[in-house]
Amino acid sequence: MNMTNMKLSSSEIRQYHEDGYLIPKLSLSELKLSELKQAVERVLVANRGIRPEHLISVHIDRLNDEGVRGDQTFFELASNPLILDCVEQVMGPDIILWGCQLFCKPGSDGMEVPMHQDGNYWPIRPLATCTAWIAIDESSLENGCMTVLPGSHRDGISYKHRKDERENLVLNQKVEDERVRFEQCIPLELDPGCFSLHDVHLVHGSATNSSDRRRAGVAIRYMPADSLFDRNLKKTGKGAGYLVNYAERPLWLMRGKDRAGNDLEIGHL
Ligand SMILES: O=C(O)CCC(=O)C(=O)O
Repeated sequence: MNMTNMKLSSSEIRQYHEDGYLIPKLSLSELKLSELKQAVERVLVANRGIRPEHLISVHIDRLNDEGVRGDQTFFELASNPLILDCVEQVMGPDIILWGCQLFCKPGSDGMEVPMHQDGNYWPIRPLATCTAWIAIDESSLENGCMTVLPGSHRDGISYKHRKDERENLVLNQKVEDERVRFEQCIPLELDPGCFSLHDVHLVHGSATNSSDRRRAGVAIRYMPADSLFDRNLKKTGKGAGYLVNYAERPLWLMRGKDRAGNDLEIGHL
């Protein structure tokens, strides 16, 4: 990586590793943000039967194998060098794009995301992912921004999760572990076009949106290409509360080399 591609300072990189998350002092251009807002409108119209928090694999520009009609704009976002350069600085040069989900919480009935660790759901071994979460609308405490527990990713601990039986949740399991100090959680408030990065082990979630303002954000999942996306570990199912199809999920090598024998052909038509 040459100097001009370096978007993060060494103290920001240190903060990511110490706290498990980071909000870079960067944002998308007005043009990219407005394209993204238009793409949100398109996918909301194209997927009327699906809760807007559940728009999974929205970067796949067709009716995908998880029942969602995606849009190329999200793939373009995932390919944006601004984001990839940051991911490279915290995760290394070999980068696979393996997931993308639009979490659009409508005003007044936006659903809660229970506090969880992403890795609880994912078939990646060794477990590793950096998520870039891009705010499309303003994301604040009032409309249900993400909250995170700084440092909870340390030592790669997988905390106990329990099935949450409440209805109207985006995910159906929550962390329930006496070692986790929820009172130390902090909100990640973001202006539209800004983004956060978080580690696969970070405990995080978000409250309902009872404000009158929509809160749309898109999470892009990148794994280091020396981890394996193990299609036999968790195949297809509604384990998270909605359909995922890891057996046929396409992977894209965005940078560097695949070093783990990942199948980069499955799911590409
Ligand atoms: O959008 C949210 O509120 C939650 C997102 C989340 O849990 C994630 O990106 O892993």
